[in-house]
Amino acid sequence: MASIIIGSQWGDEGKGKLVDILSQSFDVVARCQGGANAGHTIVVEGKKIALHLIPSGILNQKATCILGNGLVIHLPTFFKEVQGLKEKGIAYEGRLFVSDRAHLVFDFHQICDGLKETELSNGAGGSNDSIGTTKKGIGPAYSSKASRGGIRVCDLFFFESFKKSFVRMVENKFKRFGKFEYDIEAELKRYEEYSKLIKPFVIDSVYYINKAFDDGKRVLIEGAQSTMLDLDFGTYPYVTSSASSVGGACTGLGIAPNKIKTQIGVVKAYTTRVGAGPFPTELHGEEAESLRKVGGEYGTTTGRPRRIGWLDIVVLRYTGMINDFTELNLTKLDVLSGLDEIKIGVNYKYEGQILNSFPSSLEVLAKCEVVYESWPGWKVPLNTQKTFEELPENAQKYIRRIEELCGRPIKWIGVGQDRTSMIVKN
Ligand code: 2SA
Ligand code: GDP
Ligand code: MG
Repeated sequence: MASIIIGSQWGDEGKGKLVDILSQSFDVVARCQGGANAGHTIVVEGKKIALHLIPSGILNQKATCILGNGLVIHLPTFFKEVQGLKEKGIAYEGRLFVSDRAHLVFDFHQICDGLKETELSNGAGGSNDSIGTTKKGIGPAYSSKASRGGIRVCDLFFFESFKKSFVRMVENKFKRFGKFEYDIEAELKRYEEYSKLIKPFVIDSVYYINKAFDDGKRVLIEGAQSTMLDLDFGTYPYVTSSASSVGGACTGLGIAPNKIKTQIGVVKAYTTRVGAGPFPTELHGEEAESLRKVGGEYGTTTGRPRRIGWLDIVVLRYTGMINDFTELNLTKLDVLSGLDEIKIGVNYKYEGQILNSFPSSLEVLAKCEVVYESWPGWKVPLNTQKTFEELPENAQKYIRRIEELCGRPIKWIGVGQDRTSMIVKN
């Protein structure tokens, strides 16, 4: 059987921390989409570990970690992360694998990501239409895949045809963006070396995972980015280029939907977003700045300040519906301590009518008015409480109200960065 952990907002809800905690009771931890745009921070005994490509289950020595076929992998980043594991004394040999079907992200994809963003920033009429990508080459690599010009990990082992495809890809990019600085020969030399270095990590992950199911093993699927950044369901075009909701697990790992028994939604107690795009409950000024500071809301990959807003139930109902969350992990509740008032966006009103779901059109969304509820805050810091009952009464009320509004149970409550700061609610 499999369980999946998915972001319910615009990312950085704290998925990595939950994956790290739950991985103790799983045999395999697998990523199914995205690439090094992800940033998952885990804190163990005050020490921070940031992962971008490698699954957050790597700290659990018993788990095998897999980068599935749905990923786009930048090999230099992969090896840098592996080096980081080595330096921290985390054993990975024989338990970290890469799918032979995963696609590769090259430096030129990253260059093109930046060039496209610059192009968009000079939009018609002087507008800035850039997406605010992480510039990790994710969009261009998935474009190569969808247009059938991509290169997969398995292609590295047939280097003559790899070379041909690689040169064709770069020349296509030159046609599209004009000639940019790029040393094809030097890059090919590097990849000849990578093809040897990556060999021990490469497996047929589709067979491996399905065999693990047959052997009665438990698989934890680690979502990256989030449902509101999903290519189909997010605030398009302000999204990432992969399927970051539950469906992405089936295509990104080659597993059947009936294997997934629990869908865990990770919900930050407020909302953040990094990059451009609509954000109906966004806060500005002092209120946003203060939460950003207390919550340490800066991109794990790029260091960009994250935008901040109140919890948005319209978003949570929508992402809950798409993923059919069986349970929720409310995170960063501690960050809200000290506030006099906490707001919850409960509905969107468009032309005087309450909408029944999150709208598809950004034009409609821009004209929506958010209907808020207001809840009293609590003053006590949340770092010592170990049970739901020990939490201040107003924090308990806030949690219960979220459960009621979403119609889904909250099973875990995050009250601090550390791995141990997680309340399990009965
Ligand atoms: P991309 O690079 O093509 O995937 O960017 C497209 C949009 O997706 C957003 N995106 C993210 N949003 C939140 N967190 C992400 N990971 C990093 C983190 C982000 C960082 O953990 O903090 O460090 O800035 C992530 N990855 C992609 C991105 O902001 C664009 O809106
Ligand atoms: P992910 O992309 O969903 O894995 O989330 P990130 O790791 O990018 O961002 C979440 C940040 O919040 C990280 O710095 C975590 O260490 C931190 N975090 C996670 N849960 C909690 C929590 O309950 N309280 C606090 N204060 N920080 C948390
Ligand atoms: Mg993150």
